[in-house]
Amino acid sequence: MKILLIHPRLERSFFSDIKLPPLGLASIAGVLREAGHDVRIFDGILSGNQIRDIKDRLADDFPEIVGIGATSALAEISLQIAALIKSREPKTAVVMGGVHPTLFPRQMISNPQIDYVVRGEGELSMAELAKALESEREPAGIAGVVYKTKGEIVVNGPRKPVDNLDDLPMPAYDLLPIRRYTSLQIAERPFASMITSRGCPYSCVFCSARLTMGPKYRASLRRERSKRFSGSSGPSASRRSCSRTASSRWISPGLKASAISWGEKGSRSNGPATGGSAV
Ligand code: B12
Ligand code: SF4
Repeated sequence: MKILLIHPRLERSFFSDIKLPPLGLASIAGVLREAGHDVRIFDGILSGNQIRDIKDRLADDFPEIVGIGATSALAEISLQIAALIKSREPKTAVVMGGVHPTLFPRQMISNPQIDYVVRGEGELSMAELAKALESEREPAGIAGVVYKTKGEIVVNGPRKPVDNLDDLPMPAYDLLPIRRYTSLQIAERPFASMITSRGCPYSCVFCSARLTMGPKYRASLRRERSKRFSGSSGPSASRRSCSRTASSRWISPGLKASAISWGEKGSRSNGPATGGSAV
């Protein structure tokens, strides 16, 4: 199937100047492509006018499925983009995934422009959903998927996070204009990020990592992840020692000064630790 994955841009935000690849979408794209789908990614962060650019894309070729990734900060613009897709082609299936739909699946699926919500890690749920849509089946029983049928919201059970991250294919970096990504520290040079672990056993009060990726720490051991970047033309490396310096010089003293406390290991200050949401 023709699938377009969209990472919206957060307008008027300092963070829109940090141009990092959307790793969640790249990972989902890798799995969908392996399943034989024709996948494209649109990253709003690289666009000066994302609504116009999305319209232009849709004018050329209409995808059968559009997947939109949303943090809470992106929820509003994601809904606007979903409405735009539906106004142009009502038959296109619009799927929402990412942190915000994981935390608030019922709220998101209640919007008429959203057909499906995927909770938690999206790779396998999205692949199974695409397969179901291809054969015109309801996604009944597909873990992680929330959908509407006959006016009712159906919340399928949560998907277990991928146990061995190395079972997933490489994120589809090649579907992104990778040389256009930069970071603030090395603004003039190409920059790519990678994620080497998922899940966290802690429950810091401000963080949703445990709710979306589950409490079990899972590391990727695959060497190709780093090898893949090593041949490119002299990228700078943002080293772990920089994070340590930042942490000891600025972050820790700042937190102490503002008397912000971390949640305790294993505490439930952050709500249920299911790797999915409270629905
Ligand atoms: C890297 C990062 C950033 C980068 C983003 C770079 C980029 N291009 O993605 C930068 C530094 C710019 C950034 C900015 C911000 N961030 Co940030 N960030 C992260 C971080 C550390 C990793 C995200 C990541 O790449 N994960 C790896 C991939 C594989 O996971 P994923 O993105 O979650 O995707 C998976 C699922 O969510 C799902 N999925 C995702 N998209 C989709 C789409 C579909 C269709 C489907 C089906 C599934 C799906 O499937 C994916 C694969 O399993 C997370 C913390 C974390 N550990 O997740 C915080 C996090 C996402 N950020 C957070 C926040 C709050 C922000 C800011 C609002 C900060 C601020 N005060 O302004 C801004 C908002 C930026 C924005 N545009 O939304 C929060 C979001 C909480 C929330 N309720 O939304 C998080 C969870 C950290 C936290 N404190 O809890 N961030
Ligand atoms: S240690 Fe705290 S901030 Fe870091 S991922 Fe775990 S819960 Fe989030």
